[in-house]
Amino acid sequence: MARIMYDLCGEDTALRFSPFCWRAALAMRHKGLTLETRPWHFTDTQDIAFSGQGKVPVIVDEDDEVVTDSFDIMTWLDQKYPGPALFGDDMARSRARFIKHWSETTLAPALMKIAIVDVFSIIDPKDQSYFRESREARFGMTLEEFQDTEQGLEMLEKALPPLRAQLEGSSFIDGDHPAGADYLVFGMFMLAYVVHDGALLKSDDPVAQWHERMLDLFGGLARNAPRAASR
Ligand SMILES: N[C@@H](CCC(=O)N[C@@H](CS)C(=O)NCC(=O)O)C(=O)O
Repeated sequence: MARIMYDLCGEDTALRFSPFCWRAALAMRHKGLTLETRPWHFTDTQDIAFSGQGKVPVIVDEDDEVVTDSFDIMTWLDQKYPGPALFGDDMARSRARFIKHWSETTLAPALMKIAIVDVFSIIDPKDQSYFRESREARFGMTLEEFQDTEQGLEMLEKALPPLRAQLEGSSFIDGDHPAGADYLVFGMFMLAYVVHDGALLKSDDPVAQWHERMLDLFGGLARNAPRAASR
């Protein structure tokens, strides 16, 4: 059986904008593994009920093993598959967990501020009331009140100094070659890349140059992702 990943999609099922699914997809390629994706909508909860939880990515491996959560998937890949490490030893994995938390608590909120209405506008109409209600309950305001691109860009600018400093010293967060930490962070940027029409970074920024390198990996896997803005 093929290796499958349930992957969040828009009304146009070619639009894949989940940061967590991007992390897993890139990590799979890093290991040299092939992956078939199954487009998944927020309200397709029954389709992944077998995984015992309600979020994607969900991986069903060739031997039917089921794995969820992007960080756990990367850890599992290192344990199950040889080839280039994503995290390396336990100490390196523990440090990568810090980067996961940093990206989810600092980068993700900025990107949400920039692009939440863009997300709403590309998801399937059958998902829209669930998405609006769940996110508005979380934010305590409407999506339209929450989205503030200018403020999001300011939040992003405040978040970026440690990443920029790291990339001033090496081509990738993980050094000369990309690995787990790069995918953890870059996955976040893929949400904006797919749904948002507008530059986030100046071209002379080391972060922008790293972003370009990441887009080019694995034959331009991320660069070639269908984008809402280009439609
Ligand atoms: N900790 C999980 C988070 C996964 C997650 O939040 N996935 C989102 C898509 S980006 C999801 O499935 N959300 C379902 C929902 O909001 O109902 C991971 O790292 O994979």
